[in-house]
Amino acid sequence: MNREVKANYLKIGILGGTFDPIHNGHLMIAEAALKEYALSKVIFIPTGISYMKKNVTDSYFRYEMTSLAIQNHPEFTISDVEIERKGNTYTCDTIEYFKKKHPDAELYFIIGTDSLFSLEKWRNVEYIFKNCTILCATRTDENTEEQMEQKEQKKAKELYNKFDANINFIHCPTMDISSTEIRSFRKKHPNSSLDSLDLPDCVADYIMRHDLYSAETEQIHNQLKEDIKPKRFRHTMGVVDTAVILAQKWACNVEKARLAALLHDCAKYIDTEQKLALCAKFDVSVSDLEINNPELLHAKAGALLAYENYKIIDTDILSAIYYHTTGKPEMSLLEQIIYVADYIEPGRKHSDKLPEYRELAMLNLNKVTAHILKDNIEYLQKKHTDNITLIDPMTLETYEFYKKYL
Ligand code: DGI
Ligand code: FE
Ligand code: FE
Repeated sequence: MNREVKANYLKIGILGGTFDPIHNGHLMIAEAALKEYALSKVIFIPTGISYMKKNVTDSYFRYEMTSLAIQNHPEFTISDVEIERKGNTYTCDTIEYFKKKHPDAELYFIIGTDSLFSLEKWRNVEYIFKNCTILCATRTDENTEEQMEQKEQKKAKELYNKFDANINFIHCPTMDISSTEIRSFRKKHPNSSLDSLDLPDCVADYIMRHDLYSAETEQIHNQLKEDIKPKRFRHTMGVVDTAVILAQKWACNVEKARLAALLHDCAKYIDTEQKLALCAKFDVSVSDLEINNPELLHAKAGALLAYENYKIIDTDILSAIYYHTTGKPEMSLLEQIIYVADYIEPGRKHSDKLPEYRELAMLNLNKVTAHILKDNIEYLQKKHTDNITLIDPMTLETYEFYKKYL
């Protein structure tokens, strides 16, 4: 197919939102806009820093949930343009971005009724009106449908007269759901299933896996964001995802798996002196090998930091953090899950064998553990040919124990 010719006919719907979380109402609006206006696609754009809304969940999670929600819709895509942009999010900048990216496309900016009445105050609204058609989803309820439509028509006409704005309506059934309600449901019923809410199953599962919208978890996330870099935060959340799924599969305590995964690399960025000071404070022995390879120490130091700064007192969790780099012979289920999840989380790209190991982890945990240890040892043997950097005896002992499962 000639892509360039097709590009001339692109009708792109743009649906910006906090998506905190995304729910079926958002998806229905996008679907209705797509059909009613024969759009080529709808791009979902989670907001970055909004100057209007405070206390919004970290963009990482909102982006992940939105990606999951649209994964099976071929006409829906996602863009991180607002998340990646520095400073406050303004729609006019986003429209400008897509205008440049697709100069020949027609842009359709999708909004809800509430926005129709505030639109006039948005930054550089003339630019928005000039460069796109507005598609407004009418949030009607049965009794007042006509009244509401009239109010909106009046506003649309007013904006047309004032700005030459092209405003059309999306006619779709109303959905009695809001992100605010979902968040407050989570606060009120932290342990209840979200089945009764209008959320895609994959989003509901994601919220539960990461314990989103809970005050305790939000506090840990915030502290962790100060302790580790964004790239490590993403890796950590991949480990959480994987560890929780493995815990569910292998009947391990899910809450412990989530916390151990969340904190396993919390000491990754503290300097060697600090790691050694922590070990000294808690009488944890440090070998010469660890001193020469201080990278190894982030596991021990992580357990100590989890105790000291994150107030984790559960020894199962602390031990899983402590042994996450080397493993140990006869690991507990939790230790083993963290060890494996760290290696196979979806963000890892270091080995061709990862897809195979991800499947194997759901079938035979001992076998995948043995494979990971074997690969790690081979990797370390290749990497360290001098005699200062050696393989930790614990890594070798662990392999000796697990190799029978190969
Ligand atoms: O912290 P992550 O990168 O997520 O993963 P990790 O905790 O498994 O740490 C991996 C790093 O630790 C990597 O740089 C290799 C190193 N490592 C793992 N086992 C050994 C090791 N280094 C030495 N010297 N000896 C080991 O046995
Ligand atoms: Fe680590
Ligand atoms: Fe890690």
